[in-house]
Amino acid sequence: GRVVALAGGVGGAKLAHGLLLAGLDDRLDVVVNTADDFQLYGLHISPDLDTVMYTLAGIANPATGWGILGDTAATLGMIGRYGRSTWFWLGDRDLATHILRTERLRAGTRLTEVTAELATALGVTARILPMCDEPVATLVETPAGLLEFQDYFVRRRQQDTVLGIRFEGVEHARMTQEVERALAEATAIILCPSNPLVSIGPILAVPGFRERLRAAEVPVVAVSPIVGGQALKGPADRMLASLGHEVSPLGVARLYQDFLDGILIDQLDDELAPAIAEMGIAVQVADTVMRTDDDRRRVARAVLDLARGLV
Ligand code: GDP
Ligand code: FO1
Ligand code: CA
Repeated sequence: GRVVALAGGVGGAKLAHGLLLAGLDDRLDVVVNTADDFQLYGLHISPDLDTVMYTLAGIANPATGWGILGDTAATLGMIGRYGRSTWFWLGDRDLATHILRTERLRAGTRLTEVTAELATALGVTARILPMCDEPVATLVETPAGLLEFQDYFVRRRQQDTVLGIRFEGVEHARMTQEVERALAEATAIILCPSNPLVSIGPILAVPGFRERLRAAEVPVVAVSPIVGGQALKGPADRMLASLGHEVSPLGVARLYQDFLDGILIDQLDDELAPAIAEMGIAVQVADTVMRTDDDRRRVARAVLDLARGLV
């Protein structure tokens, strides 16, 4: 049957790729966070959509997880010569994506359709579905004030303490017919090991989405992005802590408690399994760190097995 995966950028893309390698091929729908999207130099940039797209197309930069392998920055260098700030690294090849996306959006095409056109051209067999077609913007409340997400994440290097998170515009967002259909056809729904607050959080905040997961008649399972009390990359651990959540798979399970049927946690956290099971959530333990393609396939198989066992 078909599978829906919910994903942010780098962590989400790794598991989505594993699901493809595990044989899902054209039976995978990846619902992706778009609350990181922003405008730069007049272009519409969708970092998480592009990270998933490049990863599934096999052209992602393995060193960063985002951007295109072997990309160059001649354009950015010239933008710098014009005296403009270049804090967001945009490769020459990556810019082609933003140029064409922006052109198609300006012509009135929905982000869902534009994404399908780009991904199909790159040979991606899975369907990459933006969480919605309306603009939503994550804003981060910090001691330095309210920051736009990429300003917090890239320009200021996640150094500000996160006191709150808002998803501006999400009240006007609607689940797309493509996402509705994917959820209706799914035999399992998988939450990738993405940041629960700023990658999965915006998807769940789209009106109706969380309720839809609660009402799902198929298993809803997650892979914990927190391993041994830490995020493998990025600010998820510090963000959880400053917002009063436990920095562990137990803390992650609590955030998803109202709809979650099962969770795959890392072997480093096996002592937390009983506490999570007590919440009525099935727990499976594995090495969840994905360094190689084999790791991605192995973790994908483990979470698929967990879901199958819950039918
Ligand atoms: P972003 O949008 O690029 O920040 O990426 P995501 O939100 O999709 O993923 C970020 C999260 O992925 C971080 O909290 C990491 O801890 C987690 N992560 C990254 N790689 C792995 C991995 O190999 N295994 C697990 N379990 N988590 C991972
Ligand atoms: N992340 C960075 O840390 N620095 C960058 O300069 C940067 C550029 C960039 C360009 C295109 C793209 O699709 C992603 C890019 N990212 C960059 C990653 C991305 O913006 C963030 O990792 C996520 O949005 C955080 O969730
Ligand atoms: Ca992101």
